Amino acid sequence: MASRKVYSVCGMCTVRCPILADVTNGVCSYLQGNPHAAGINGALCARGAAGLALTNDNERPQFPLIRAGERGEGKWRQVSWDEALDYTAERLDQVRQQYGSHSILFSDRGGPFRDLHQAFVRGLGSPNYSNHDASCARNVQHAALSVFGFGRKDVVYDLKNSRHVVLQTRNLFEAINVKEVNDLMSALDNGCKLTVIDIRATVTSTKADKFFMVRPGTDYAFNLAVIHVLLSRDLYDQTFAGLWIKDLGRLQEFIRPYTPEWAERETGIPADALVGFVRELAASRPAVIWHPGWMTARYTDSFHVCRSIYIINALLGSIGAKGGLPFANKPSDFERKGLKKLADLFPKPEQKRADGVGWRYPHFDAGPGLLHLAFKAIETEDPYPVKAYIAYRHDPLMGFPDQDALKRIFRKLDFLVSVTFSWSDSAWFSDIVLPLSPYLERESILACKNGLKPYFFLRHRAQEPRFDTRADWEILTGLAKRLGLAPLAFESIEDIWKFQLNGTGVSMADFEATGMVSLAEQPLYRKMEELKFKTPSGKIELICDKLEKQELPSLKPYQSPAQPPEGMFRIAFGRCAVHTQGHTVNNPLLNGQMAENVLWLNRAVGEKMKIADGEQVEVISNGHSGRIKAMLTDLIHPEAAFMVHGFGHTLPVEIRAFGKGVADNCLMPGGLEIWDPAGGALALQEHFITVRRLR
Ligand SMILES: Nc1nc2c(c(=O)[nH]1)N[C@H]1C(S)=C(S)[C@@H](COP(=O)(O)OP(=O)(O)OC[C@H]3O[C@@H](n4cnc5c(=O)[nH]c(N)nc54)[C@H](O)[C@@H]3O)O[C@H]1N2
Ligand SMILES: Nc1nc2c(c(=O)[nH]1)N[C@H]1C(S)=C(S)[C@@H](COP(=O)(O)OP(=O)(O)OC[C@H]3O[C@@H](n4cnc5c(=O)[nH]c(N)nc54)[C@H](O)[C@@H]3O)O[C@H]1N2
Ligand code: SF4
Ligand SMILES: [Mo]
Repeated sequence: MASRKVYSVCGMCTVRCPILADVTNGVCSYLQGNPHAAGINGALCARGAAGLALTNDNERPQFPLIRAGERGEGKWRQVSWDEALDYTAERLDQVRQQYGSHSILFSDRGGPFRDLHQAFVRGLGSPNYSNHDASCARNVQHAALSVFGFGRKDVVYDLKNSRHVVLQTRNLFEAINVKEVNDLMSALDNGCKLTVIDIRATVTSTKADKFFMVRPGTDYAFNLAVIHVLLSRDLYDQTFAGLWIKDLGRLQEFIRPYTPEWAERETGIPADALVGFVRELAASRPAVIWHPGWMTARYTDSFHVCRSIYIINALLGSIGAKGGLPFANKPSDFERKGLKKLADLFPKPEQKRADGVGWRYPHFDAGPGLLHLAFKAIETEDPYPVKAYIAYRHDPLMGFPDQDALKRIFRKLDFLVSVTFSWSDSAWFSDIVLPLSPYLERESILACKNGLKPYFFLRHRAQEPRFDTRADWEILTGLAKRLGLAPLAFESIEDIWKFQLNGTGVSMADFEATGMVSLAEQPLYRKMEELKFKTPSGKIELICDKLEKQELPSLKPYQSPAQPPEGMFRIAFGRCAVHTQGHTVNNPLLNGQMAENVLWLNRAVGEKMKIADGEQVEVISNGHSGRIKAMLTDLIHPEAAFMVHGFGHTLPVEIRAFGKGVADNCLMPGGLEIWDPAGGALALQEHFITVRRLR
């Protein structure tokens, strides 16, 4: 038997852990985490381990398909790749000729391989590159920009060396990033304290020293009271604040009414418990991390929750500190050159973005913009018509709220393309499906991971595709050739890698030993004196000019969230350890682990409604309804009804997932219109749902 080992990158979620695949007779036979990758220690999560099941699954798009019936009807014509790429190029070109290049919109899942996508969109001449983030972490990103002047990924979470970690709206042990899980586990072994603030008990909360079950949507009140205690009892880091924080006086004045006693009435957390917690936290500073959150597209004040978290970290002196949030290093911090950017092959398009970011909304990060506002532009043709949309490894019909409204919007498009390795609602509704090879069957462009010790890494093809699917670079260079984007018309992945490495002093041979090339010998904690916040003053700014200019308050007064009417609940959602978003529920192995979602309800409330544990109930929201098993528990706040996102699939091509559980995104009528003008992200938990017995 011929066997070999291939370094690659997991693609079961967006974390993209480095992996090592065993390949026997040309077929992947075993997967593990890359043993050379710090913090991975050879581990994979359950989803990563199910990668072989994805490759071996026949219920995924196997060849290019052109729509033959109505949109969403499921009638397809199987075509060759030549025909598929010719057709796609032709239709994109038609839109380009008729409405201009800017009428083409593209969205992806962000991440380290996006340079290729950005190059393609720039090559087309469109400013409308976007990603999923308005439905995920945009509030954190914009919060970081508003206080530091740089983005959320310019600091890292030094979990391993932390003395106290606070997780608020963050379920770190189930919403997994393998390195983060390992790092926090080893910190806990070393005596690090863990505090969890959630609306329900999670696996993470079971490992916590303190667990606060807050009333849904009142985290801002909790945090304002924390700031109150830090400032009024002089528990904050005064030296750090004196050197690095601007406008502390304004904060002191603003925070006065927000006492722990006041917060108790909002959050349900006893004032003395909050004070005790803040004292303990302050005792461990600066080696503390209050995680700013990840999936924060939840409330209309989530942006201010994230801001308050960054402010708390600053008051604890943890910004830049070992065991806190030290600064991410780039190759240039070690006098090394970063990868050459493919996007720089083309000039930056001059047109304004369709989503208004950068001009109508100058306070938002123009990088990927805000996709829900681009959808709005499709609907209204303001500022101009957007007529073609490429959803690239992205399923907006499941990842954005109110599927009916979004389908109405997509009907206005002349051309909708989906590039995907699994079936999705968006692919099913497209004019053409371009099937990507799953990650084990494709290589990707080189990527750089910034951090304490930055490194380059790559995804190799571990086995040849089982079906007529293609790698990203094959699809995009194929289109580039047809659309006249000559600089991007590379002939091979080796040519792309060579281009990227040009000037870096690194060669492909350097990846052979471990699949990665480290750019530093040791992790580097940069000294505060060397740091520059990218704000106008060079300090952490509590008052953000960009917000104030838009008449948006930097320090926003608290507003109490509405209480759900009798018989109704605030919708709440999140992840589970064995699925990724909506795209693994049909994976044979993972479906075997968890085939459907259940509805978490508070036991006392459920019993009052005469609902039995395990009973099927109906959930209803404005014309949409679904059937789901109730799970009664004391460990969820009475106002919330929680379900894991990603279930309730209705596509006949996914036999295992079909009809199982409920899709939370369908229970959010008008959800595309509910977003925060300061943070930019959608507010997906600003919806109440009715729960009814069936019997
Ligand atoms: N109602 C509601 N909405 C939500 C959420 C929620 O909890 N509730 N969660 C939000 C969050 S946090 C996010 S990040 C978004 C996610 O929204 P999406 O980004 O749409 O979610 P995925 O399921 O990850 O979609 C990825 C799609 O890309 C395809 N794909 C192609 N290639 C690859 C690959 O190499 N790797 C992977 N992983 N996929 C590939 C998959 O088959 C899948 O169809 O949804 C958001 N929307
Ligand atoms: N296994 C797995 N891991 C993943 C993913 C996946 O799909 N599966 N997706 C990845 C992605 S794209 C993301 S964005 C991250 C998300 O990572 P997280 O944001 O940590 O995950 P979630 O489960 O969305 O939400 C975390 C918690 O917020 C709680 N919550 C809901 N409402 C409130 C509230 O009002 N207040 C408080 N304090 N808590 C509340 C939920 O109960 C949940 O436990 O996970 C990543 N990792
Ligand atoms: S967290 Fe799990 S699924 Fe995500 S990349 Fe890592 S191993 Fe793969
Ligand atoms: Mo996300």
